[in-house]
Amino acid sequence: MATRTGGEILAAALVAQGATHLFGVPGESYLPVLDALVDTGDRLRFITCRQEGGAAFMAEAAGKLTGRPGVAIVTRGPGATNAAIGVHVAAQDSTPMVLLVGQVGADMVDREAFQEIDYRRMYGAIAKWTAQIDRPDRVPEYIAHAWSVAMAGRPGPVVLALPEDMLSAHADVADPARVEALPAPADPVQVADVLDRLSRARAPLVLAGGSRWDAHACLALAHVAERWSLPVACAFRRQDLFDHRRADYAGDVGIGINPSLAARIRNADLLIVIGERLGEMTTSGYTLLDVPSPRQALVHVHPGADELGRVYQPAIGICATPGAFLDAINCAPGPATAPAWLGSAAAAHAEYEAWRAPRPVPGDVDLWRIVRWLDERLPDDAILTNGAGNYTTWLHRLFRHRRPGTQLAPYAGAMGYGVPAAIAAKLLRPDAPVVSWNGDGCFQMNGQELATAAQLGLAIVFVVIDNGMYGTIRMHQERTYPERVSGTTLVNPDFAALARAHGARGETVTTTDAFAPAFERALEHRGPSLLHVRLDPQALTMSASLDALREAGRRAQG
Ligand SMILES: Cc1ncc(C[n+]2csc(CCOP(=O)(O)OP(=O)(O)O)c2C)c(N)n1
Ligand SMILES: [Mg+2]
Repeated sequence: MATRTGGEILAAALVAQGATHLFGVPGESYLPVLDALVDTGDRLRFITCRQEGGAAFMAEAAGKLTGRPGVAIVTRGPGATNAAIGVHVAAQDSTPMVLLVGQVGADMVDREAFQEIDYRRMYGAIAKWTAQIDRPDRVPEYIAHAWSVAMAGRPGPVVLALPEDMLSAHADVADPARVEALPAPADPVQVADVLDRLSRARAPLVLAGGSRWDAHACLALAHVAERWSLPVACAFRRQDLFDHRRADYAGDVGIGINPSLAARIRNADLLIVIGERLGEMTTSGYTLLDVPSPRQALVHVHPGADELGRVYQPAIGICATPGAFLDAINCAPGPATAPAWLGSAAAAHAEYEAWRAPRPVPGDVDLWRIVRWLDERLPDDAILTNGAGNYTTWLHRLFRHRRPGTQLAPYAGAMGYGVPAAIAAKLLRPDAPVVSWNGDGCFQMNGQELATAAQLGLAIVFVVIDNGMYGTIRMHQERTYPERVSGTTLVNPDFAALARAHGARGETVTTTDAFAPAFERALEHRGPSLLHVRLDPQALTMSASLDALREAGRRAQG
């Protein structure tokens, strides 16, 4: 076999793992990798980003969408530090991801050479595993190991440092075999225990979340719900696991949860939590379930052993993937007689629909009507992306996801996710309509990637909900420090003109009725388009105007 450079060995190892895109900003620290990519062609495409935060978010979104690590590649110190946000999201969101980082050569390591960082220390607290590959002949081993760690148990990010001299050195070594996620089957004795508890329950509820779901596991969940007449809720920003149009869908368990659903969870006698790690946002700040011993009997199914009993002590903790557990339940006989809770799924769904009912809002743009229109208009495979901010609440509450892989949203609550995630989605799912839903603050965190979308000619519809502020923080401000506005006002560019300057289509929407025709024009456009939606600052939350919040804040402060 002919010898290859470390860069060539790396590119071939990535192809062997099924990676199709490398999201990055080039750096002189990894020229041999860039050189190797000249020969990989369409098998492994380098997506030239404008900032490493965008590249890392794209890799995270690719991992979320496919269940296999999305890959970002960035240069030393400055690139590595810019990329940290994506690694943090991958960690909190349990997403498989691999970040490749340039590193100074062995000839000058530990001198604090130009842009040198010890990545093991820097990423030690947020990555699942951080390592440095010092020899080209060990690249295949490290790549296989990285894929294995990123996907096994609770998935997460792996960071691999690539010393410059290693990348240009030669070796004669074979490519690694494709690594699959380690299966985690459900213990049959525990499954029998769950079925026994279920047969004796009065008010059970299923909560689905986390990662390691696939289309089959989602089908199996629907089947379990059907056979056992169970209400099913989805965790914060994991809404695409269950078809919202089904008569047994109970709603999402996130920020601003439907009070009826919160009550239903509090009053449940058996909670079957599948895949979800029960983070702060899904538990209403650890109040829906008591820490450490919930009043509800908790069946906690999670593929990561460390997550079981970490916050909540379960009645039954099952270390299994969602699909393995659900298949095991489906292999057993269903209920012998009509369950005691019959009708509770339909009641929960009625409460969910009531929670979606439109309400009057201040101003000329009504996001209730706009999102409900989008919900009717978009096909089942449409992918929606968003970052963090009050503007996301309309989407999460009113849009009905129907299929897995249609929601890309940060469980970690990072702003700036919606633009890069949409780019990854469109590259990986070119036939699906992709709608990137952004606030004015959120959009400006990674809006530079609009240039990336334009360069690639990606037909994405970017929506910017412009209320002239970091609205979420202003909301908290008015509640706690009424009338003392500090640091939350935004004077924004003309976003439609900004889009046009990028060669994208740009339109401004100032009324509810103007949204639908503008959106149709955007959908028809063959490249990227942007809708700049001007929202009345009074429409600060779904339920209360800015003035009403301020007034409530004043009363609360006495
Ligand atoms: C990277 C990052 N920085 C800061 C925050 C804190 N934060 C949460 S929401 C928010 C405001 C979002 O503003 P915008 O996108 O305009 O949405 P709005 O709330 O106005 O609808 C901020 C600053 C965050 N979540 N992520
Ligand atoms: Mg805003």
